[in-house]
Amino acid sequence: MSPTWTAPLFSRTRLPYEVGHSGGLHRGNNSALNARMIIGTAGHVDHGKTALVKALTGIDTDRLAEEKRRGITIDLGYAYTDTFGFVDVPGHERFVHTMLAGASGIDAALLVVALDDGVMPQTREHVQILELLGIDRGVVALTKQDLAGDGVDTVAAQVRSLLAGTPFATASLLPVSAHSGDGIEALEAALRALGPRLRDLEQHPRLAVDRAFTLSGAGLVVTGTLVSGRIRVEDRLMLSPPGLELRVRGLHAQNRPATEATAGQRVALNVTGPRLSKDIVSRGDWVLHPDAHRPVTAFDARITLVADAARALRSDTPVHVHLGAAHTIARVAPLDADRIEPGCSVLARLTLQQPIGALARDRLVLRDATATRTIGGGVLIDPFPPRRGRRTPDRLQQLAALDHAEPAAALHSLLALPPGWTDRAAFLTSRNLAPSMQTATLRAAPAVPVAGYLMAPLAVEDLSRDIVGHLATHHAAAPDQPGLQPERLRTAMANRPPVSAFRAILEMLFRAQTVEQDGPWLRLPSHRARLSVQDERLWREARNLIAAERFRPPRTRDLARSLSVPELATRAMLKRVQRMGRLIEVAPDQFFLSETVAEMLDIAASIAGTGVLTAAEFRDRLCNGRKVAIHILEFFDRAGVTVRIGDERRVRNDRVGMFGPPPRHDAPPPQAAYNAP
Ligand SMILES: Nc1nc2c(ncn2[C@@H]2O[C@H](COP(=O)(O)OP(=O)(O)OP(=O)(O)O)[C@@H](O)[C@H]2O)c(=O)[nH]1
Ligand SMILES: [Mg+2]
Repeated sequence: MSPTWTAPLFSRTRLPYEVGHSGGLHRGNNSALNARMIIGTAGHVDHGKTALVKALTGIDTDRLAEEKRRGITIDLGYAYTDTFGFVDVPGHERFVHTMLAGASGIDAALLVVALDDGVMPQTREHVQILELLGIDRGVVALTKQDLAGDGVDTVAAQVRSLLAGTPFATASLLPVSAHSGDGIEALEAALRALGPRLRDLEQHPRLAVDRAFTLSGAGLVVTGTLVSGRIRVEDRLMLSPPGLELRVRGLHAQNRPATEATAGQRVALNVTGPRLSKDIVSRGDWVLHPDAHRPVTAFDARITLVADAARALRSDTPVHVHLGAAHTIARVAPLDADRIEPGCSVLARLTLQQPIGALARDRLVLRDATATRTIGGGVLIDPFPPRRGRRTPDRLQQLAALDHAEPAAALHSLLALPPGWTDRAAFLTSRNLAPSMQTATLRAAPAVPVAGYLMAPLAVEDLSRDIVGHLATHHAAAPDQPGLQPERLRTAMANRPPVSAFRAILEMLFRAQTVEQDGPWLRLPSHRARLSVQDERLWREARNLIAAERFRPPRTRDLARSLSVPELATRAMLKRVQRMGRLIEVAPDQFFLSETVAEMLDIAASIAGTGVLTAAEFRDRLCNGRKVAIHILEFFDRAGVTVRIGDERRVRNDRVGMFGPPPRHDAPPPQAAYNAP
């Protein structure tokens, strides 16, 4: 903790933010530090929310001059006691977006209904929002009791009917007066009895930023609700979506200096980082673990339209989306229906006007295009959805499978569906799983990491079996051939795995000695392509001749002459050897050893790097003359491993292994001799 930051925070500086206007700690008792929960106010404008927070904490959270002048709350206000952190929200219909930012991280709601006014539009809307945000506990303060006369029962009945069918149906209704203090103690006891909601401490940290300011002597401070994980002083985190790295120099949890903040607390972080400044941070950003930084412009969610929505929501309707403290405009496209009827839930793709940080299970609220009504909300299911095929039956099944709160259950259901695997980083990031939880989740699902994927163990078995099956079939049909090229085999598979996963499974099969690699070929260990005794003798001699000049091997006619065998017979033998995979006829009657082809491709790739190569450069490395070099390059073009652009060529690095690994030669590369003066 930086002392330069702590000192002015609580002594000299009066901050225009939560950390400054508590006027010191109210009802100080340091032992109760961790017992605090965050209570958010809710309710119609002027119903007495701010007055009630003041009665409970002694703190006036309306601090802006404009708030004083107009007598209404405009921005979020914060007040702390040992037991509670209060987020006081505005009730005015024009500031519902601010209420949304404040309510998204709270543990419980303090719904305020003035007894002299009863249930009003924002009473209803705030209740809808709390419900959509998944806030499931709260207390109702029937306030301004001193003005109520005998209207208490009427308002209580209104409230009961409003809350029927919501998670607040059984909430306590407590008449109070902020002015006289009547009922305040009972209210505090009722709030205390609610208890904080369960937070995930084992996830990566994620703080929903609602403010940023600079403090002289300390620098940039960002505040918000820590929705998951822990943050410690000296942690290196990231501001997302901007993607800026930062270091935590100091922190306050629930308005007190601390070395660690945990999920569920309001947190102020003194941060520093290159390119980081107050102007870059906005309400709605996240401070999070770098692994959780993956802003999105589209996601799939389960969206529910509120029952009293004016009309059904059709595809591509623009709406305002609120998620965490963020807010943007989006288009909603229902996936498993053509539109969303009031009171109904569907799966939907939301396409956003600007990127936000969003992860699976995040709650969101939708308001209409003019931002005058809350129309619905829901739960985010997949923050990294595929661009294509969003409405296919397979995709809808996957979404249904992913719609589980428990990551292991979601993964289990997903992997039970075809194809039996999913992108590893996308899944783990979407669930914000820290390494310890990743292991536990994979074990529970169960799932195995295979290259960049997570696979059901059964899928790995099926794929392995399929590989072996294809090889066995091929060996039976072509006993003189060495085996199958990996890419041929992969593309022939019924449930075709991605290249990297396929390679990883092959590696497992190699290690288990179930499959062997012979140059570019895969084969079962039991399989050996065989030459006749005569061919074998002839080939041994021919091989020596070819190997002696591996980059410029003798042509068939010259080989025949050296071997004293008719040219026709020599060519036939070479073709048989080629079928076994030991030779490649790069140009008519020009046979290279397979491993030499791999070596030459490796050389071409090393010349080109990420750029291009010319025939002259290639020739100079191989010292084999322009014509042969061009034959080889044209062969590579035909094989699709190089791409010709005018007189230059690019090497497709994803295909460099198609002729097998290059051999290791003890002999020095020819280049050294050639370039010698
Ligand atoms: N008589 C009486 N007046 C109250 C009571 N509580 C609040 N008021 C008055 O009601 C008015 C509005 O109170 P606020 O606390 O600002 O209301 P609010 O709900 O915070 O309003 P917004 O934040 O703008 O939505 C103020 O003039 C308060 O003094 C109460 O218990 N009794
Ligand atoms: Mg207020």
